[in-house]
Amino acid sequence: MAHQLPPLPYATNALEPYIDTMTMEIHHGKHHGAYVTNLNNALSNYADLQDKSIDELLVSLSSVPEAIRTAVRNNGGGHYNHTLFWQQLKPGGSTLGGQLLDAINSTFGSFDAFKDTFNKAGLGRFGSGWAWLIVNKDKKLAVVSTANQDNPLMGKDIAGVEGTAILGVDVWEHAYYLKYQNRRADYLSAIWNVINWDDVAARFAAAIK
Ligand code: MN3
Repeated sequence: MAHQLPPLPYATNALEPYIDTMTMEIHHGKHHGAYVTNLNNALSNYADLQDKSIDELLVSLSSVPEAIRTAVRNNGGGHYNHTLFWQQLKPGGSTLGGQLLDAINSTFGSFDAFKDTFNKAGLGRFGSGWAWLIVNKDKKLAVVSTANQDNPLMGKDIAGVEGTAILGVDVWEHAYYLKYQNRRADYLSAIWNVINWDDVAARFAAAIK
């Protein structure tokens, strides 16, 4: 079964004014769409790999044949990361509470201090990449970032980080340039208005089980 571009769980204009309609149309339809197409093309001669889920492919990237490993890393990573990202945004946002808020407060000092740490991770990523809130192997929260379309699922040897991603924010220019131009900090400040904390909290609860 070929990988497929998942539909957005909301309209392309639903995240206005924080993320503009044209950015959403191009980001989902063209960028994410291209990752899916290019991933399927890379796998076209590898029937055994076509049956694997995207998670299975990325967890065992080192066993993917070298001829297509970079293509799977970049496009498979892009497919996984964006599929996650769309689910983590929500028109109007949502309120964070419960055990995830408690864990954020005890790890970072306060919710504002957490956002500051996260935004610095996104701003500090030179070029293209992602900022992440992860649950590490000690079941503790940590903020990390990865280059390009790498993610914590790929593990330390490949992505430089490991753990379970519970929140990922795209800091590629294509995620914000039309509205914010070079102002990545403004995009990162605005995105907190549309984070789907219910989704993040559910991933946190599953990760600490
Ligand atoms: Mn992107």
